[in-house]
Amino acid sequence: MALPGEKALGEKALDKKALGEKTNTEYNCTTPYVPIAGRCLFFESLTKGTWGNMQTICQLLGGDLAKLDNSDVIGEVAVYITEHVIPEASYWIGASDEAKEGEWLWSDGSQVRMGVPLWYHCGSTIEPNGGVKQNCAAISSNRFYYITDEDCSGEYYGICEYYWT
Ligand SMILES: [Ca+2]
Repeated sequence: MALPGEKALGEKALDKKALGEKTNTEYNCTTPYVPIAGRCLFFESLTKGTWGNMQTICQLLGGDLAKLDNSDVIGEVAVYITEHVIPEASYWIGASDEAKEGEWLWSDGSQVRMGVPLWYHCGSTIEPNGGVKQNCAAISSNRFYYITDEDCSGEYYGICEYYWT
């Protein structure tokens, strides 16, 4: 099966700056992506894999793991998961501090905002808190879809985001 965006993958991978920057209210998303909060997102909720596995799937679909960089988009993602009977589980997203411990970057190389309102914080638990053992970001229903750091080799579903061109 020819995957949408596969042909232009090499080209698009060089132009990551467009990720998450679409501001038009009128936009279309190519299947399997769906419009959510001004983005085109795809929930890989049939197959689980490592952070790297899910990133590969997203890249084959012409995008990358999603840049969920504000509370509005995460809120709409949570609503979508609930309303569309997508598994309430953990989903890999496109943030990692694998390259340099403590320096969280999105798939497009931009810095991840730390602390509130994106990262999970409850009592003495302040994410990210996994140090060198946890270098990949996920959102999970049991953490109310706030971001947590996880072991990159863990197997979860993934949320992809299409690259605008
Ligand atoms: Ca880390």
